Amino acid sequence: VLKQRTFAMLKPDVVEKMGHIMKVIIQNGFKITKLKMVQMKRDHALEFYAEHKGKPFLPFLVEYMTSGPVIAMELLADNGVAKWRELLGPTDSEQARKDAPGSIRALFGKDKSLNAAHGSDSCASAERELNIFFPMSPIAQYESPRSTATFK
Ligand code: YYY
Ligand code: MG
Repeated sequence: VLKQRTFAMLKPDVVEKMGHIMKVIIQNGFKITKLKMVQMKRDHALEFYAEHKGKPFLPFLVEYMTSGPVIAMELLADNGVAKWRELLGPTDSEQARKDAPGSIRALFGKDKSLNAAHGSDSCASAERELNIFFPMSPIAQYESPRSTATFK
């Protein structure tokens, strides 16, 4: 099985429980390979949720996601994309408590809107979403050591 990276995000109302939730993530075999806390602006949220353009819940979703800081993470695990969706549980936290009682959304979410966390739904989504939150920093593009002359 291949190691896969995926994108995870703790939504604003569970940021205060980040320690507890990250412990669950790590105990389930994921490595947290990138992490940052950011507050999204309206434009970021609209770009991130572009696939939901026109849906009735989008305005509320954008308002919610910009209401406070979020924790963005890159997670790495065998079959990571599907494995994270599995640990996350169904979109609706109330349904998650019935169908997937140990899942993050069952344990930490409230309903179908305030559902604790996000997970990419495919490898292509993971790449797109990771690139939004973790664009490659220019320094990572250097492959050979710079000459010592640079530092004189
Ligand atoms: O991928 P996932 O997060 O499980 O669900 P999506 O169908 O992609 O919806 C994204 C996001 O939108 C969901 O996590 C909560 C919110 N939402 C909502 O507020 N009301 C709905 N009826 C459906 C989704
Ligand atoms: Mg989705």
